[in-house]
Amino acid sequence: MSSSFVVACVGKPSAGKSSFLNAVTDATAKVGNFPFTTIKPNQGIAYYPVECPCRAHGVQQCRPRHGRCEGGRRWVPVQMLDVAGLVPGASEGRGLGNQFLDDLRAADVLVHVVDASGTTDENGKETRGYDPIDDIRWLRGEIEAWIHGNLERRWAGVVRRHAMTKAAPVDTLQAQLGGYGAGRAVVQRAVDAAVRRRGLPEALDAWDAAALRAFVAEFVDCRFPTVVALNKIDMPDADKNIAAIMRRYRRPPGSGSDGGAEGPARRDGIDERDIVLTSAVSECLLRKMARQRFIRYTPGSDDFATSADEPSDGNGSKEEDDGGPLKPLDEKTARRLGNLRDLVLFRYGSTGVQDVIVRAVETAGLVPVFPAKSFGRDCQFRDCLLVRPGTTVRELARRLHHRLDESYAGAETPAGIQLAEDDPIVAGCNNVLRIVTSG
Ligand SMILES: Nc1nc2c(ncn2[C@@H]2O[C@H](COP(=O)(O)OP(=O)(O)O)[C@@H](O)[C@H]2O)c(=O)[nH]1
Ligand SMILES: [Mg+2]
Repeated sequence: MSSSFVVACVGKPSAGKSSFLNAVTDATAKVGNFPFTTIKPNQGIAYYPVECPCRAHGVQQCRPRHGRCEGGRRWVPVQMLDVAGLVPGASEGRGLGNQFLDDLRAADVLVHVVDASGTTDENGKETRGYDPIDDIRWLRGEIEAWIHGNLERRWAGVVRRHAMTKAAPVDTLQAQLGGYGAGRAVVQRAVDAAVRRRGLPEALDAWDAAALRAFVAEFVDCRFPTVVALNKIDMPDADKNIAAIMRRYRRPPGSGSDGGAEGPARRDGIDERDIVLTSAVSECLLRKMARQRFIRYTPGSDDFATSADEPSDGNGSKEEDDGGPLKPLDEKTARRLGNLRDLVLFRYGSTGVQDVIVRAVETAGLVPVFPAKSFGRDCQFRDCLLVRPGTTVRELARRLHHRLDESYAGAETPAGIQLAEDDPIVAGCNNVLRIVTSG
């Protein structure tokens, strides 16, 4: 069984992609502690925290096959990809060009790492006063240009064949867009949005050039949900850039809660909920200092403790403590950490990197599913899968194991409610379940 959910970090050179990946991934993850078969140099494992059902089910000791469970909080592994080499003009073959773009096919969600300090230009060269909004618009434009370019080149032929086959528009489009890793459901959502929101005619042969562009914009929205990590918030000019970005992407009042197909199109495919403020280098430093036992720090939290904060008897440490007293900090490092606390933790509540993972999973609408062999005394939730919205009970069984699929006899919730094969899995409803097999 493998998790196929992939978060890809993208952005111009020097935005902080590698730093972000270092900050958020668990470099010490042991092989076998994640469900992904191979981890390449530009990949890593991050964790999505979710409430584990082990407590509610009286599980004495929760033993996840992958990730970990701490105090009833389950940390589910998520695969991260560092997609380097994107430069302006990539869709026309500049830089690594299409090779870079091809990497995106594996991604379910993009994390666009943006340098909010304005100290790097569009090519990643040092500068001052660069407007990071240009980066947000550029990435989106680059992806649209790539897909639109490929589609437009073939469009006349596509429409001609479509007229002969009398296929549904969604099927014709999916045949063209499947290469971007888009399933039928994604293409259907894009078509619905294009028709409802942008008023496109339903018949493909009535699409003019503007209609094709509008459809591609909707398709990119559906296929590449994007979280913007506004990085380098610790730097001086970040503040005013952040304010301008938040103004630009503020949700119009009265827009629905989920940005569904009825509401107005979002600017550049994002709105303020998709923006997370981060300081990747701060998180890297905090984790490193914690590893070396200079500080106590839980990733994602709003503060840390040094030896000066703890009683000197050496066992004043709280909670699940591990390796004894903290080492004292030298003056320079103490000052550096003090600055970090003032500029990042106190101002923004955290370094933000962990929030990006949460937002990425949520923006993709993923549902955590906990299949159990039994809900009796030996109940265990060894697996937690993040599945795409709309995944049915039967599809889950197929994904879990081919044997579960072959001998599938039904599924039920802990309350004994029988689930239908084509019931979609919904969080808080039927995402804790047991697959019943025959024989
Ligand atoms: N001040 C500050 N610098 C950062 C931050 N994240 C990355 N950097 C710096 O930006 C530069 C480029 O970072 P890197 O991760 O290599 O960017 P990449 O080219 O996108 O992978 C390095 O000098 C990093 O130390 C941050 O949050 N704050
Ligand atoms: Mg890099």
